[in-house]
Amino acid sequence: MLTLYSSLHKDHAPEYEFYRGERVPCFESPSRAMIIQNELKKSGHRVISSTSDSRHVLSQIHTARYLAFMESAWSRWLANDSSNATVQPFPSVWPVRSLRSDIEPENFIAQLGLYSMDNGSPLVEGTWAAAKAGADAAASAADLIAKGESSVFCATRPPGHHAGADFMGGYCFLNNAAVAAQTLLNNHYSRVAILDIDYHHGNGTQSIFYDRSDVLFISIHGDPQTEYPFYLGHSDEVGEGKGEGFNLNLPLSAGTSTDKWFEALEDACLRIGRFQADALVVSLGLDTFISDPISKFSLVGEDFKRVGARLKRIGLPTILVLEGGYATKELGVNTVNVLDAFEMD
Ligand code: OKP
Ligand code: ZN
Repeated sequence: MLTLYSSLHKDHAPEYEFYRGERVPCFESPSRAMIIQNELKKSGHRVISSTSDSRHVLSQIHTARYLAFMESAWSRWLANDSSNATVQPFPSVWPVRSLRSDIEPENFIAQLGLYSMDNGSPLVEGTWAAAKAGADAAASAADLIAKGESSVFCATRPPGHHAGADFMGGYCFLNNAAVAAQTLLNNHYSRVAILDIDYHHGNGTQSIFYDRSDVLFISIHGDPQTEYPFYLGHSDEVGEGKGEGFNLNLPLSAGTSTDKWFEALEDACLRIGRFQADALVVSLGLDTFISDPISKFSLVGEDFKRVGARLKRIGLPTILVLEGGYATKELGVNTVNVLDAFEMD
């Protein structure tokens, strides 16, 4: 499958994140994309660089003040104190209910809290360039589809589906799946389905399209009662206003069997058929894998071939965007299993 890749992702390499109150090495690491890259080349996939700039479409997906913050965050952090060069900033305060989010405070850490849903999205000097390269790939994928390509994979990181219009979260900064879908719409596709099969609910993507009927968002994920992102992803979230009926959440309890997972995938595919989508964006998380260190579904290597084959059978021009998947050693094979099965006749 035609794959988009940029080596800029390597400079998004934070040293640590917080896990159970401890500092641990980041689960979301550069080796993820490198391993996928190796495996893609081994099995003969064509890897190219982005052809489009996402600047315009980013302004349709994210707010101006969030983009301005993201782009200048590192230089502002350094301007505070030059010894910050080796320090990862984390938010420590958030404008929850009854606090104001309309005024952007001058304090950098307060701004970081305003634009974050958690303290789990470490930001370093190379974060903006890596995230922007991911968005460029998503926009390029859509432009290539509009020019007649049938399927394109974005082998990019950091992931995007937790990032909302004006916030980062869950290792995500810019919402690549939303960028891909919006770029398809900009290219005169009229109905785009986004299918999110990452273990974690794609809260950012859902929120961006919640009141719209031109994008159908479907997510299969660990039940937010016990799984990240906790505060969104329930089955009663069906969309609002014009978007009512165009959001479908299929939460499954942690530990749900692979048979049940594929039943949910079937429901999702049937809904996409009824929507009469003219293109599909897949938020391809591989953290449904049995040995993923932060997730609790049980798919094995062969199951990812079945995923690819089922996605192919939907029969739409398709963009696949990499989201999660933290069993790094197996991530390359699992990803390529999806892509190879997708391309098989
Ligand atoms: C991102 B994606 C470590 C616990 C997990 C959030 C998980 C983000 C998953 N602090 N933090 O959907 O794969
Ligand atoms: Zn995930």
